Amino acid sequence: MFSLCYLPTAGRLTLTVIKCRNLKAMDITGYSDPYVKVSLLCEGRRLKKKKTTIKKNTLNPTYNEAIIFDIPPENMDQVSLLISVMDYDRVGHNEIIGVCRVGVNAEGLGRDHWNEMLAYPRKPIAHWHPLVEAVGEGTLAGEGSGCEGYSGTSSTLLWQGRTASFDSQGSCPSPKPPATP
Ligand SMILES: [Ca+2]
Repeated sequence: MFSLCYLPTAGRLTLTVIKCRNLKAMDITGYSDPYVKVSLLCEGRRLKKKKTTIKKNTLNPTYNEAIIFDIPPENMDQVSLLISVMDYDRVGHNEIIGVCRVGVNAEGLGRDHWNEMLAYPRKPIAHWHPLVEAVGEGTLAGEGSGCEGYSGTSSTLLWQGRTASFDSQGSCPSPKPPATP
């Protein structure tokens, strides 16, 4: 679950990563070491990337960490945010647990949440989002490479069923089921 809040006068977008529920276990311990990476994309290119802290050995991390991007109002219809929940590994590559996307060009809830944020400036608006598996061998997760190939359309994301990792428990409204291709 995360909230979005936009201040048009300051051109400041605040995404607060609140928490995750029922994440996939990536480690042999039966747990993961999740952190959340947020990429600011502009027409398919990654402009900025920010991360939360790592929560060790949990499938239900709570963050309450704010991630801030400066985006002028006139650019708001060109950008989107890619939210990746990652498993930290001390040895080897960190793995993607799941992703979701918000922006005018996102699908379903990702677009609705974005539009709700724009409709209610200065108000933090929180929603649960289902995670989907990223397709394409980490093209979105690559450090400094691979973002060129990201077309910014839903074709690079595989929309899976509701078994993905966020659920709708808690006080926030249930997410709509993800669109199927
Ligand atoms: Ca790990």
